[in-house]
Formats: sequence, C-alpha cells, structure tokens
Amino acid sequence: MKLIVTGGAGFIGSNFVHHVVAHTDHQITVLDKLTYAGNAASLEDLPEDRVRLVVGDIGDADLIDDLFRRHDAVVHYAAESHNDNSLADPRPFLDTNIVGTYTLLEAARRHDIRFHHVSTDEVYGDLELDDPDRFTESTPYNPSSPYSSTKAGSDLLVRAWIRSFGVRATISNCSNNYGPYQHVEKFIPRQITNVLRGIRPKLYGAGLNVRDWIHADDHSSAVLTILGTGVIGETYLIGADGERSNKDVVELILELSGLPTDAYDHVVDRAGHDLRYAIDSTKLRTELGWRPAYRDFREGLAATIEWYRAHEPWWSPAKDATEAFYAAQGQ
Ligand code: NAD
Ligand code: TDX
Repeated sequence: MKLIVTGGAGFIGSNFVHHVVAHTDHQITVLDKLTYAGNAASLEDLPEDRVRLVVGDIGDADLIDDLFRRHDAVVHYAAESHNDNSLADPRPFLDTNIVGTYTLLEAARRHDIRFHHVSTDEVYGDLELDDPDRFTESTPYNPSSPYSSTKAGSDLLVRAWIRSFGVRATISNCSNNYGPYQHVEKFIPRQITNVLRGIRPKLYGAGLNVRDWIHADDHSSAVLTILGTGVIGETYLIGADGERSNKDVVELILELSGLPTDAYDHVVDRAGHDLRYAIDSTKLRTELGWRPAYRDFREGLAATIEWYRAHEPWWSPAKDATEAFYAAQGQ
C-alpha cells in the first residue's frame, strides 16, 4: 500500500511511521509543514526507499491533489496539538485543524482515497474524578478549549463527508500519549527534561487532574488495525486503561530519577483545565481484536526518561523557547 501520513514528523505521526516500517511493507510519504512541532530528525534513521518526506501544508489544495492522485490511503495526524498554545493564539488551530482537514477531505472525495482521521478524547469534554463512567463512542461532544473544539469540528467534518459524499473514512479518538519524540512543551517530556536540566517540575494547580496514558506505539498499532480492518464510517476509541493524576506522574518521574518525590513546584493552573479523561476501548478490542502491548506505565515511563537522557540533541534546541513561553504565563 502507498500511504500518506500527514504530520508524520510530529510526535505520534513519527511513532506511527516507525511502527509501519517495522510491521508492514507499506511505502510511506510523510506530508508535514515542519512547524515548531515537526522535526525531520525524528525520521532520519528510517530507510530512504520506504519513507519520503514532503514538506508542505495540508491546506495547500494543489499539493494535496497531486499527492492523493498517487497514493492508496491517508492517515491524518497533522494538527496544531497543544492546549496551552491554543489559549494564547487560537488562529493556527482553526487554519490547520479545521480548514486543513476540510482541504484533505475534498481531495479524498475527488480521488476516492481511503482516509483515517486521528483525533482525541478531548472532544468529549471532561469527567468528574469519581464518575464511574468513561468515554465511549456514543458520548456527546462537549469540547472545552480552542484546541479540542477545533478537533471536534474536524471530526464532524469527516462524519459529514462520509455521509454526504461517501468518503471512505474512519475516525479514532485516543487518550494522552507518551513515549519518544514528544515535544518538550507537553507534560511528561517537559518534566523529564526539566529534571535533566536541574529545573524543578511544574504542576498546574493542585495536580489532581487525571489523564489516561497510552504508549504512542500502542496508539500506532491501534491505528494500523483500524486502517486494515476498521469498518468504513465507524469511530473507534483508543485507550489502554492508564488513568493517573498529574501529581502521581510527576512524583513517579522524580522517583525514577532518584530525586525526592516532593521536589516540584505548583504553578498557575490552565484556564478551563479539563479535570479527567478516561477511555472505554471495548469496541476496538472486541470488534477488531486490538490489545495494547505496553501494560506497565512505570516501565514505559522509565524507558521514556532513558530516551530523553540519550537524545538531548533532539530536544534541547526547543527547550529554552518553550520554558520562556511558560515563564511568561507564570507556568
Ligand atoms: P505534534 O504537535 O507533535 O505534531 C503535529 C505535526 O503536524 C507536526 O509535525 C507539525 O509540523 C505538523 N503540522 C502542523 N500543522 C501542519 C499543517 N498545516 N500542514 C502539515 N503539517 C502540519 O502533535 P501530536 O501530539 O503528534 O498529535 C498528532 C495528532 O494526534 C493530532 O491530530 C492530535 O490531535 C492527535 N492526538 C494527540 C494525542 C496526544 O496525546 N499527543 C492524543 C490523541 C490524539
Ligand atoms: O507543565 C505542565 N504541567 C502540568 O501540570 C504541563 C505542560 C501540563 N500540565 C498538566 C495539564 C494536563 O492536565 O498535565 C496534563 C497534560 O498536559 P498536556 O501534555 O498539555 O496534555 P493535554 O492537555 O492533556 O492534551 C494532550 O492529550 C490529548 C495532547 O497535548 C493533545 O494533543 C491530545 O489531544
């Protein structure tokens, strides 16, 4: 299969490209604008005869037309992905997440190309800490931030293009990912690289917010499963039963780094901060037989800390600007 991976130089997209190269014979064209979040170095150890990088914007209709003509399927990861950035400046989120996805859908319609849309559990809003329910495919949309509302909007565009125009698409909504190649603006890499630089980790508010962690490689295996055997028109939730409070995660990073578990700071909370996300992935497991491979968060986190320790040249160019952005907001 000839596959286009949009956003394939970002965190989850690059993990997916590594996964596909290791587990299939597919040829991959990565389409990535290389924004501040994209890094060609995340793809540099991959075979050149299997993976090609095209630097471009998903909103460039002519470029998309040309690429879609020559491929069988597209897996759409490209997005503006960081909630804190979306609070500071929402505009790029509308351009890429909404108009960019629209541009891809129009081309998918013209070329009848198989389309998989990668989305997030944040479209469902948040849950109370003691709510026994988790998100399912039938939970109503209720996004909180500019980021999550533009992802919700993109999901709804995909649904409409399936129903109105017969686009052969599937959608997945995944929980919080961790693993190698994640930008230092995000929670886990920010705290790991803070510790590596001798800076105290920064917890928003009281740190009681809960995220449902999944290793990026498990997200990749789930997307590959859906691309292979998912039913056109269907949505699948992806999660690995990994609920943890932010405070627990910071304490574990400190413990695994050999530091006192209270050596962190509480900082200004995020505006509109979602309290808890939790995914029920029964549909994906029972209908498509998917299972996560990374079941021990402590082990996965220890390996992720080791990856950042060993890859300082990959992350350090972005670290100072990222911390300056946070410092300006008291975070
Ligand atoms: P990321 O910010 O690390 O990567 C995004 C990539 O998209 C970058 O390489 C960037 O250069 C590229 N990009 C941005 N705008 C573009 C444009 N207009 N045209 C072409 N390329 C563009 O994001 P991520 O964390 O890897 O997330 C990837 C996808 O997965 C997103 O759609 C996100 O909503 C979704 N998702 C992320 C998580 C998570 O925990 N990070 C969880 C669930 C779903
Ligand atoms: O320094 C920090 N301190 C802190 O306490 C940062 C950067 C974050 N946090 C908190 C906020 C969240 O409760 O940690 C939690 C995780 O924060 P992020 O890494 O920014 O992730 P989140 O907002 O949960 O969104 C992520 O998961 C869903 C991804 O960034 C999204 O792209 C994805 O859709």
